[in-house]
Amino acid sequence: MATIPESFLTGANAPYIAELYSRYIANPASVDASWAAFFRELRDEAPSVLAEARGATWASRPALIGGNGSAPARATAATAGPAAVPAATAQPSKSEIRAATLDSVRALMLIRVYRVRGHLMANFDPLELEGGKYHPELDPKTYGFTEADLDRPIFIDNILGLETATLREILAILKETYCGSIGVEFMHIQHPDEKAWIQQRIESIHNQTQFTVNGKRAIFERMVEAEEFEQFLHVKFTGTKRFGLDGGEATVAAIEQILKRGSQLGVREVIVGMAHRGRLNVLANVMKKPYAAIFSEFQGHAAHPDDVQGSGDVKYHLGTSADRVFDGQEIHLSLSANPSHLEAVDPVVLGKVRAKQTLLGDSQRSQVLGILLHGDAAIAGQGLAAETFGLSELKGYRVGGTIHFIINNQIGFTTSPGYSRSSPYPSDVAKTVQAPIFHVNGDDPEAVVHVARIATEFRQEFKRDVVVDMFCYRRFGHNEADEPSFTQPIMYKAIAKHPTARQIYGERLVSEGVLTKDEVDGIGSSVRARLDQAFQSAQTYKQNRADWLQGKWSGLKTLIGEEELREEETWVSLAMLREVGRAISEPPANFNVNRKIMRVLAARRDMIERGEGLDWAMGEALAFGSLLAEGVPVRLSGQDSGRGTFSHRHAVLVDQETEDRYIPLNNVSDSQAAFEVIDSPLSEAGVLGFEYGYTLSEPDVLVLWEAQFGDFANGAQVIIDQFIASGESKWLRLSGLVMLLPHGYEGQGPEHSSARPERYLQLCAEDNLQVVNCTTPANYFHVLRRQIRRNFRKPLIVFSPKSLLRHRLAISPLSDFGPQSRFQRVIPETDPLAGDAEVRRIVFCSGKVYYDLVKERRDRGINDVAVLRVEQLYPWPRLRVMAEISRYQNAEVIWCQEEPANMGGWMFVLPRLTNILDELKRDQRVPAYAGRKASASPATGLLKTHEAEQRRLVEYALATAIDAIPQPFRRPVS
Ligand SMILES: Cc1ncc(C[n+]2csc(CCOP(=O)(O)OP(=O)(O)O)c2C)c(N)n1
Repeated sequence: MATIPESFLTGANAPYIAELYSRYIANPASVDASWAAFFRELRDEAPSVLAEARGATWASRPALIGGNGSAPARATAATAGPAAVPAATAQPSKSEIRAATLDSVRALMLIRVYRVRGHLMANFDPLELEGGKYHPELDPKTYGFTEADLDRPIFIDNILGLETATLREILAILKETYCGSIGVEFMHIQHPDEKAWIQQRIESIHNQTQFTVNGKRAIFERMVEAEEFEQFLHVKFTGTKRFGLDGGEATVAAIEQILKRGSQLGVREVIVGMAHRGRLNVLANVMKKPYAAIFSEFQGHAAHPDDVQGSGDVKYHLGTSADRVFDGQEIHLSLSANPSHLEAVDPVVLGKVRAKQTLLGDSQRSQVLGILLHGDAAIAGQGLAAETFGLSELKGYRVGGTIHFIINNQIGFTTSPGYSRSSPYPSDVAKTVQAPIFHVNGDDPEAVVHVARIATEFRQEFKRDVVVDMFCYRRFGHNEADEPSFTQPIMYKAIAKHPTARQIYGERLVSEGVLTKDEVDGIGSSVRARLDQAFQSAQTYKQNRADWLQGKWSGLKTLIGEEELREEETWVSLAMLREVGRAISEPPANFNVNRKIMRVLAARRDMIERGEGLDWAMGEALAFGSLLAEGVPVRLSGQDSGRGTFSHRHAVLVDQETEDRYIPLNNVSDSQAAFEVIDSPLSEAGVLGFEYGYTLSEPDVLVLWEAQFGDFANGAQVIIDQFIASGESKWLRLSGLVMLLPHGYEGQGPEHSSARPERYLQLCAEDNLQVVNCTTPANYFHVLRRQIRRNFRKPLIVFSPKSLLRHRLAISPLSDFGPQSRFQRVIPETDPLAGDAEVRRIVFCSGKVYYDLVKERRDRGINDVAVLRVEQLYPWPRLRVMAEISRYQNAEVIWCQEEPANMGGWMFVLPRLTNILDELKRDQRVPAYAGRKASASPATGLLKTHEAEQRRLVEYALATAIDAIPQPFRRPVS
């Protein structure tokens, strides 16, 4: 349509277009393809005029040519068509046919433009800040209609449900449907069935639900509960932050409708993610958290029962869960805990939903539903919202559609929309996935509930994302102590005069005769009485048992005592190792494996058969395969994880002729659990958040997220800081997520060397994380298995290798995976050295630099320097490190690392090694450092410089006298 000028219907071309359209109606193939497409689009896949035209000649249709003095009665479906044509009808002239045809084309165009742009004139802003809306494309004059045309019947072929209608009637229906309290955006949807569904659903009822008296009363009660709750807090806790819903109360009615309609359509479990705005209200009025519990928290009491530890969080971040019953159907609800970081909870909720769907066997994704509530500024500004939409249609992340609800209060803190987004609506990001969008006026709760219902039906029907953008306002400042008139004086003058949505609706119900004034007031007083009563009992309110380690989590513990004293059995029988090994190295006979990969598989078979030389990929495959065989599902997602960034994993084989995929790890045994390996979209925060969310619902699946290179994980820093590192402490939520972060200094430049170990180490406290940097495939195997075999869940950060994937020495014998083997937190010296008393230096290191050190040591025949590997940095293996230092009584202690001194493990181990030296009363007071000097960038871009630095640090570690090694942050050595 874009190629056809707007004025074409009124200009000199009009008769020509009419002629074309007549021809098109008679035979679509008789006009140029572009015109045919244009007419087809105009008609929007409605039942074709053609079908009818076939039964009657064009000129014999009175409806088409009425209006010039002898308007026929409006045809109905029953009377329309050739059978209804009076035999005596006079043949119209050619010009009459043209005029009538032209009217039809104009009307169809007008109708179509209302579907596309009707929202531009809709009345969904309660404050009406924009003033009188006018859009030329929605003006009939643009299409050549005049006042005189208003009452002339026009043939519109059952579009809008009418065979013919006057322009006046057409406009009335269009305005009601597309320009009332609701503006709909759906014409961007390319799937014809989805578009047709929305169109049919809204046009058939002029986009209005006729609620019953009970329905209206229920909506009103929700409005009263929402408003009274905020007002009560406002009065009782004046000035305390609550980020009230005031102005957006209809949110509660909308969520209730989603739950109710959802329950009728098969939803059994709902996971909600939302930010601060209105959260307390949702907690109280949707999650049914007792008012007394909330008041008790306002009075400063802890939200958790006394027997649960944790640092806690502010009340508007806490999550909760509840069971509710709608029409006899129970729904389990949970509200995810979230940090202040807006939109960060979005992918987490999706991951939780996906895990629940998998757990329940909800293959249609109709039983578990995610609802995300957004602020208008946040959804438009935060990339995570876009990343979350981006996940919605991907095989590995699909959740059958999320219902998005924007509490669009037309302001973000103090920032007006004109400053906070470039797009017309905050919801525009949803168009990237062609979600239908309903803009709705928050002052019209019936309209809000109506669109919430349609959104729920759409989600259940098509299993795709859908958006409700509820325009409202924020009655007070960003929080209740803020003065909004400093920055938005006009808006806040309007708000001050504006009656509340509950008032408006109450008056409407009284004027409709649905409720009496007394009934309206009575509903208010009974809600207030409940609030008062709860307030009285808040003083003595005792928190219930926390919903903590129940269900799937029962049996798991929070870590009690020293992690280092635990010795989980992670070994596997040799028979099982061989079985897994064989299964993963034998593709089906008729599968065309790439020749080079054939060699990889043959090498894997060889490793298993010889029982020697198992490499990294093999260690990982054995960990996954053995867990799968034991019934533990494994889910690995990350960029190019199927093949592996470094072409080492080959977890997915691709048939070279058909591109069919074969996943060896899904063919380990008949009774095995499922292995999912997913090439993720190019997102870090979104995908990591999703996988973290998955672990919150599922402690019994090994869930791994892999960064392409470890440094890219800093794109997901919010998820790491706000959820992974601190989620347990803040919200009592455990996660067994594994992060694989390729790391290692191999001369690839600043960007691919460092996974930033220092970041994770700095986050370590209170046993919140596990951080490892393994040097052997067997240790990697054990740490992965340990993750699921422990009786607690903590996120595991693995600095994974690059060059070690193929390093001659970074191999393990099969026996290191077999009986009695286990994870080693510290690997003691493995080479024969001089006696312990003669060892003059202990070099502690972690990760790949170990291999540089032993190679050099062997090349030089040094036998009095022990090189010890700290494989687990956190929890810090104090007892083992201490034992090693004690063993070498006469040795000095050096920490060697590849990373610059302000990075890597140095700053983390320095105080810990110092403590041990002190405890052991060694003369050496602090450990020495052998590594790169502090640096702004993680690594040099010049290979030669890299190599020189690497040689130097190895030299320092093995040979240079401690006094001659430059120590960071001390005076330079002269
Ligand atoms: C990532 C992030 N940046 C900044 C903030 C600080 N902040 C808290 S609320 C808010 C405004 C949010 O506006 P909007 O999304 O429209 O929600 P509203 O508060 O208006 O309901 C801001 C900027 C934050 N919480 N998170």
